[in-house]
Parts: sequence; C-alpha cells; structure tokens
Amino acid sequence: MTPENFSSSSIWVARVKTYFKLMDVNGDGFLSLSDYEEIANRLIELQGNSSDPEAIRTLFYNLFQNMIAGGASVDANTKITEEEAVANAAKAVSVLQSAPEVGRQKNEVFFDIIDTNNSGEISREEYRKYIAVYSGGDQPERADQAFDSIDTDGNGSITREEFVDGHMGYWFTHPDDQNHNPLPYGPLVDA
Ligand SMILES: [Ca+2]
Ligand SMILES: [Ca+2]
Ligand SMILES: [Ca+2]
Repeated sequence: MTPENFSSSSIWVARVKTYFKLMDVNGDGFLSLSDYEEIANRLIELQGNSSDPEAIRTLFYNLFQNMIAGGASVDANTKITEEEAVANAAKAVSVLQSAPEVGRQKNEVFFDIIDTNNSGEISREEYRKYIAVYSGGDQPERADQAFDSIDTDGNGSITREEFVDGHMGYWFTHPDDQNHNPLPYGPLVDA
C-alpha cells in the first residue's frame, strides 16, 4: 500500500493520533525527543536490574527519528506536529511493508520489555504496568481493553505471536483488509 492508502483511512489516522497523544508525555501538542526519552526512562525503571538501558534508549531514539520525524536527523529542538506525524508514519509503514521481518523484530523487542518476568507471555498485570508507563498512572480499563484486543484466543495471556500480530495489524493494515481490530494502546481517539 502507498502512504496515501494509509493516510486516507480514517481509522488508520485515528490509530496514529491515539499513539501521538499517548507519546506526547509533556502534553505540549508536539512529539519530541524528550517525550521519547521520558518513556524510555520509565520503561528502564519498570524493567529494574534486568534492563539494558542503552538498548531501550536507542530503540526509542530510532522510533522517533524513523517513524515520526521522517528519517532526517533529529535533535532536542525537533518538534513534530500531529499532522506531520501522520504523514511521516504513513511513509514509514509503507516502506517497511517490504521488510515485514524488521517490523516484527522491533515488536519482539517491545514484547521482551513488557514481559518483565521473562515468562514468555504477557500477563494482564504486566500489560497494565506497560500502559501506565505511557499514561503516567494506572488506567486499568484502558489497559484491559487493549489487552483483550490482543489476546485473540482469550486465554488471559498474550503470547509473542499474539503481541506481534496485534501490533503489526495496528500499524500495517487498516480495517478494510482485516477482521480483527487490535487496540494495543487502548480505545482510539476521534480522528
Ligand atoms: Ca510533547
Ligand atoms: Ca510475563
Ligand atoms: Ca492468548
């Protein structure tokens, strides 16, 4: 699909806007490196001793640069509006489609971060803690809605495959080409 295929889907745009709102930690209406650094630091804290802080910081820096900021170099002054984020994300996912294994790998890294006890599955409690990292406080309802949308077999835990499929579906498809509507970040904002 072309970037226009994504950005002309109101549901897909609402997904990016939902993510944008979640990642705009300081609520200034822009995404910037400081928002990504703050989330990375909270995840590092959540992981405790088992974390690899540099790997997590690099992951978030790259996400900001490549998914949100259009791939050009970024610095502390880079500020991305919602409209720019939608356009840049549409380009990024359009390019990444030809290398789905890269997208899968990135989501696997997230799986490992969220599976804090390394059991090989994400529990409801682990997912609640993950969503709380973004919102800065517990939002159990939002977290449970997100959890249930990814736990497609409904057995109360999220496998690596369910997690990666849910996130790939969120970013790389829109509702016209799938039945399942994953909501990894909770309910969508109005587009
Ligand atoms: Ca911000
Ligand atoms: Ca676990
Ligand atoms: Ca499951």
